[in-house]
Formats: sequence, C-alpha cells, structure tokens
Amino acid sequence: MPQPRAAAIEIANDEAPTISNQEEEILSGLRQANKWISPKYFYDQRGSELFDQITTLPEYYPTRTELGIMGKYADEIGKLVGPRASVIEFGAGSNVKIRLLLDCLQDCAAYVPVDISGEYLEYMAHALAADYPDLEVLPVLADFTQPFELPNPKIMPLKNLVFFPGSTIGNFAPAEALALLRVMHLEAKPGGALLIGVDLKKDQQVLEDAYNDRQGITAKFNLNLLQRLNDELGGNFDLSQFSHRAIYNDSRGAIEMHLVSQATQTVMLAAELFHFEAGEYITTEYSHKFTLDDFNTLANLAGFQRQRVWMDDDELFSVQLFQVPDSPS
Ligand code: AVI
Repeated sequence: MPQPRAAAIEIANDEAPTISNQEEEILSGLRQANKWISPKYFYDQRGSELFDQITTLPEYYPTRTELGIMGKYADEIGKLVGPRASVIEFGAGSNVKIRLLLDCLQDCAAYVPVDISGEYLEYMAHALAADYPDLEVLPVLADFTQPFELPNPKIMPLKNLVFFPGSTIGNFAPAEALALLRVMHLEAKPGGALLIGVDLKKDQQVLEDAYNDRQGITAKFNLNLLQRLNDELGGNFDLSQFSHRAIYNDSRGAIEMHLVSQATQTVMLAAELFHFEAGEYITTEYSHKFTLDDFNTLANLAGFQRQRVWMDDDELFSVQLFQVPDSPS
C-alpha cells in the first residue's frame, strides 16, 4: 500500500491561543455588568462534534442551503475564480464545502487551512490530503483574526482565494467583522479574491427556530462552554443551573445566544468568584444576519469589490464572490 501523502504534512506556527492562555479575556468578559464569553471557545472536540450535529438539524437551514448553492453554481464559481488559485480557508470548517470548492477549481495551486484548534486542523488536513494526493496542503495553526504569515506553495499561485463559508462572519461584532475582512483582504493580496457565505435577514420565527432546535443540540452546544470552563479553568459551574436561550434582536440584526442563570448563585472560576442573579445571563454568541446591501457596504469598507452573489430560491442564504483590486482603489 502506498503511504498516504498526508503523513508528510507539517503545521506552520504553533502559537495558537488555547482557553488557558486566554484566561484573562474570559475572566474580564465575566466581570462585565453584561457578562460575555467569545463564541470562539465553543469549539473544543465536543463542541465541534455538537456543531457538526447542528449543521444537519432540520431547523438549521444555513449549512444545507449554502451547500445547495455551491453545488448548483459550482461551474460558474470555478470559472469566475479562474485557474491555479491557492485556497486559504479561514477556519478548517466543513470537509464537504471545501471539497465542493476544490472540485470546481481548475489546477488548484495549494490548500491552506488556517485554524485555532491544532487537533482539528491536523485531522482535516490529513483527511483532505489523503483524498487529493496531488494537492499541496499547507495548514497554518493561528488565530485568523490577526494577520498571519502565509506558507509558500511549491506551485506559484496565480491568485489567492480566501474561503470563509458558513456565515461565520456573522459571529463577529460589526467592527470586528470589518477588521477580519481587512485581514482577509491583506492575505488575499492585490488581484486575489474572497468567496464568503453570508446568512440573510428573514422571518424572525425561521431564525429563532434555527437556534432553538427541538432536539436540544444547540442547547448542549451552548452549555458545553461551561463544561469547558470547568475542565480547563478550574470552574465549578453547575450546568443544571443554566439554560440555553436564543432570541433575535431586531435592532442589532442578530440572533443572540444566552446562558441564563436559573437561580441566584455564585460560581468559582480560576480562583475568582462570579455572582449571578436568577435570570441574569452570559451572552455567548451573536449571529448577525445581513441584507445584500449591508454586506456589500461592509466588504467595500475593507477594500473588496463585489463580483457575484448566488442565492437559493427562497433567498435564505448567499454565497458571495469579491475581488481585491489589482491596485489600491
Ligand atoms: C458558526 N456559526 C456560523 C454558527 C451560526 O449560525 O452563527 C454557530 C451556531 N451557533 C448556534 N448554532 C450555530
């Protein structure tokens, strides 16, 4: 049996933050009057497994809708991106989406997944390299919200294509989303492009159902964050004393996920005490929804020019292609 080429994969940059070296960020969020923890901490092994389950739930339309759009318009996407692109994926997300993209690109120069979770990155990179033996896979372990150094592929790419599916952009506050788009613009370089999944504004009930599934998987996903704080930061959260809530905040244009304290209680975390009133909550996620104009304005501010938008028939979700002009505009 030939050795899978995946065995040779090396991961660049091993300084990605873990929950323990981000302790101060977490504690300072919990010290605020409006308690807050970043959604980036959802994704340990268990959290990633639960998220995978979420993506297959009947109420959670984004994943299957985005996949449908990418499948339907694959040829057009491939043609517009053009040959010999190096694909830089921000977050080694779904195995399925990247395969759809790689299959529609002509002579892909390299695949560069960038992720904060080393184990997941390694797993995804090996799985992909095993199935695409001729593709150079160059994983980078990094917090992609900050500029990072790109590895040099053996084949010189004609352009960099940043790939950011899933509407993960919606999990960032507007100013952070703009900062992240600026990092993408930097990494795509002049002449490069961005292919991004963007969830759209729609009926409030459809949105709230998507984040309050009947099987309670999203609730488990949310509560797993407290389990992680217990395991990794010496916390003593009693998970039965917190409940999951997701509501659409119209003025913010976002689903908000909360962990609501069911009682007056005091919790210890990293040797610090945190008091909760009954009904007080920790905000754990914003998931912003956009109109096509909203998102175009944001991307323009980061220096991108929109080339094409693809949507499903019900206009629930969009996949958008942007270009970085050759010379600064
Ligand atoms: C990863 N992100 C785009 C998901 C979302 O829809 O905002 C995370 C999620 N949270 C609850 N369900 C899914």
